[in-house]
Amino acid sequence: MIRAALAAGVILALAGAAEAKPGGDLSVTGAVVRASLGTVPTSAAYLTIANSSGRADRLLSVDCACARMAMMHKSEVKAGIASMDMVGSVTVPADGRVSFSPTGLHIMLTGLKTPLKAGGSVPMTLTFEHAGTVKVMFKIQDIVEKR
Ligand SMILES: [Cu+2]
Repeated sequence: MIRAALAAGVILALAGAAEAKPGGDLSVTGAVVRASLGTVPTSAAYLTIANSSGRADRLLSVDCACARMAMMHKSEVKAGIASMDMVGSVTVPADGRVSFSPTGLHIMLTGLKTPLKAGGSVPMTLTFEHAGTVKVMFKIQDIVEKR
């Protein structure tokens, strides 16, 4: 669906060794979700998560009341064939960031309950291993994804 190069800077399964600490070290920018096309009940969402702490965190799941399912996916091109793979969790490195974009990681929404109209916004809940649940508002935008 989305032709993409490998996203750099994504480190999977990097475990934090420090003890638990309340959240607040994570910040989110550029949270957008693609306006749905007609009655097609799928969309994709993108954001950048920055971690200002010295300990890695992991995004474990995303929930949106707007859709039956929200999954983390990664687009890749292997031997000229575009594919999407499910991603179990995404590490936000210590003092680092991770970006979801049309060329790599994305949040896949399936079973949209109502069309997403450009100009609106929709809340999602992100669940992190250490920071817990974080509510994020995603702006609905017309985003052209290359096929
Ligand atoms: Cu996908």
